[in-house]
Amino acid sequence: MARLKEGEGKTPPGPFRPEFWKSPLRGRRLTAILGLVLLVGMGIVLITGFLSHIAYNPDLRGNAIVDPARDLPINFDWPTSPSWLFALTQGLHVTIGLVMVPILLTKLWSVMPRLFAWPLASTPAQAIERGSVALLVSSTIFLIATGLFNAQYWYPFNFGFVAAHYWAAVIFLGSFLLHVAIKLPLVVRHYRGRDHDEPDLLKAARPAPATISRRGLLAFTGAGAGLVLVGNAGQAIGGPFRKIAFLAPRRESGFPVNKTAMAAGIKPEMTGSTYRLELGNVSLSREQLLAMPQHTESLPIACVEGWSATRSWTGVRLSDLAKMAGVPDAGEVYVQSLQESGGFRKASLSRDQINDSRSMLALKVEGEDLSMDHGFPARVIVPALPGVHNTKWVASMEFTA
Ligand SMILES: Nc1nc2c(c(=O)[nH]1)N[C@H]1C(S)=C(S)[C@@H](COP(=O)(O)O)O[C@H]1N2
Ligand SMILES: [Mo]
Repeated sequence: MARLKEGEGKTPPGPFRPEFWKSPLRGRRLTAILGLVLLVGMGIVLITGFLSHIAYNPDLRGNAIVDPARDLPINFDWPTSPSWLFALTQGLHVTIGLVMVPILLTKLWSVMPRLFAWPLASTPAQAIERGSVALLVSSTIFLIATGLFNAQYWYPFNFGFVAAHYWAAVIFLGSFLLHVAIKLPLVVRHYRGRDHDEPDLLKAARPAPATISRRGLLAFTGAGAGLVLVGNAGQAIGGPFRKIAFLAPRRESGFPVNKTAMAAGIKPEMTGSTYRLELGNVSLSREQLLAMPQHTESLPIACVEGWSATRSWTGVRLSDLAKMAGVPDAGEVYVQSLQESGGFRKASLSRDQINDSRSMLALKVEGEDLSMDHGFPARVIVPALPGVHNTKWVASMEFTA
């Protein structure tokens, strides 16, 4: 308090003055409650976000979206079981990320007077703390905005989504950890009731009468979060829940199409009788693929945007194709699509993904030939893999040891 008085003459007017902030709801009680919810929620979003990056097999040929040499040193072979693993982690990432929005806004509101506190910093420690809060707030806004734009297929910016979202997440990770390390002792003291004799810097100096109770505000925020949850969760859970997801993009379709054949520049003559799957020295027509042993599996497509859809797929095992290509012990396969527009599609799969008996080059879905939009004549389907690597309109597969 003494500090504020000293600088009072030089304090800019308006929000930089403590008297400007009048709500009696502000105080460490409110901020501590919101902080704990955010610690858990944003923790889940953070972890599932980095898991999503790992699930892409960024080390394999053609998969790197962020320069692997400068990538964070956390990587492991993404498992293929349970098959709904990526649907779960990515569903959590997108759904909880969106649910956090009303909570983040209320939290920001609750600490607003501190964001304007003057002077900006009187010690180096304070400067670091405020700098980290500035990075935390700006990276959070950037991550939510780019995540939302991506799920809406709206790219009003001219940088690549994945790299920008990734590096903003690294900034978020650092500032989040620092913020938690600095504030957790305060929160713990608060919940143990040991902060009675500490000044509450969040409390209004000259509060105005309340127009809503703290409980009322929390209920309002909770209702907002609940609405976002109900409005989105169904696209990840799937089945009948999809209909309830009134906020989800692509909710109309029971089986969303990420990119139509038309948009991908796939023409009927490319997929007709002249179609051949190139396997190095071997080339196979669709009839020859259909003459190989067929397997049927119920597997989800789980898109990075948060939706997933489980279908019964029928086709040829990737391990059978590896044998056919003369590489029975394949450690990697490089898949290319017929698609040339909208970025030529290519993705590599790992050894475990090739060898899982459920992984296939699908020719049919729900007992019928694939539709053009879902990847006719043949597409990749691998359990627990991010949807984007389930390449449609497969032209060639290069198996290597
Ligand atoms: N060739 C090609 N394959 C592709 C895509 C694409 O744009 N081109 N989109 C991918 C993405 S991001 C997803 S989520 C799934 C969606 O499959 P679906 O459109 O059959 O639902 O296909 C993947 N395979
Ligand atoms: Mo996707």
